[in-house]
Amino acid sequence: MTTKLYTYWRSQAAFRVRIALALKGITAEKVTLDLLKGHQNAAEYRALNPGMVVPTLIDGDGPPLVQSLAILEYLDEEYPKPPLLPADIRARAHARALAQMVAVDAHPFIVPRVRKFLEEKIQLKEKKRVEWVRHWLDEASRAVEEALLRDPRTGIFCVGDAPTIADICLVAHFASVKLFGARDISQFPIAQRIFTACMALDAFAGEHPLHQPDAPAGGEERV
Ligand SMILES: N[C@@H](CCC(=O)N[C@@H](CS)C(=O)NCC(=O)O)C(=O)O
Repeated sequence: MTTKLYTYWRSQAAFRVRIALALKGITAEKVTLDLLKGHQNAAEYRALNPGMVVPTLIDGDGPPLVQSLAILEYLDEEYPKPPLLPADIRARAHARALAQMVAVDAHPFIVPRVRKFLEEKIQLKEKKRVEWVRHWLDEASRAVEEALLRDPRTGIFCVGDAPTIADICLVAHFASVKLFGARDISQFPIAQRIFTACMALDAFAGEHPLHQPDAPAGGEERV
């Protein structure tokens, strides 16, 4: 069975799916799209993903899978081991909530099509666009840190002592925080500790944006 992932090195959403595939031990062929060159808008790709965004996962003969959070849940249902959600139903809701704080509440503000709109239609200069991106990243970092601080279920990882979708989304978020030079992660000590615990695992570290075949040397890129 062929598994194929359409990805981009700096994409938070694609990073989430790369981590989940690695945790599940699934090898996927990577098809890289250059989002800054607009490859995602090509007609052939639009036929796979009407949102014209990465990731898209092709898993065997079924139709393309889109939306990273939906793909994470699909992978967890289709390949249950190891689980990406805790067993307890309230803890599952908590893991999903933490994941959504970064993936749903912040990430959409910083994607290339929004930055392009700010540049071309609102005429926001690069310095202001960087400020915009860092602001939304900081907001989510603060929210996640507070949630982790308050919750007795916070363990080695976000919810207990095994990685879940919350950790996947947290790591993808803080990788962006570092790449976009937002507030120093040490200001979010619990998130920083969990980020470090995750990055000690090959499934997380090996799929880091800077280790991707399409990452530019030095990881530098315009906003
Ligand atoms: N909610 C979507 C977000 C997908 C998304 O916006 N991906 C970005 C990269 S992280 C993208 O492909 N953007 C292309 C663009 O903005 O033109 C998901 O989680 O899959």
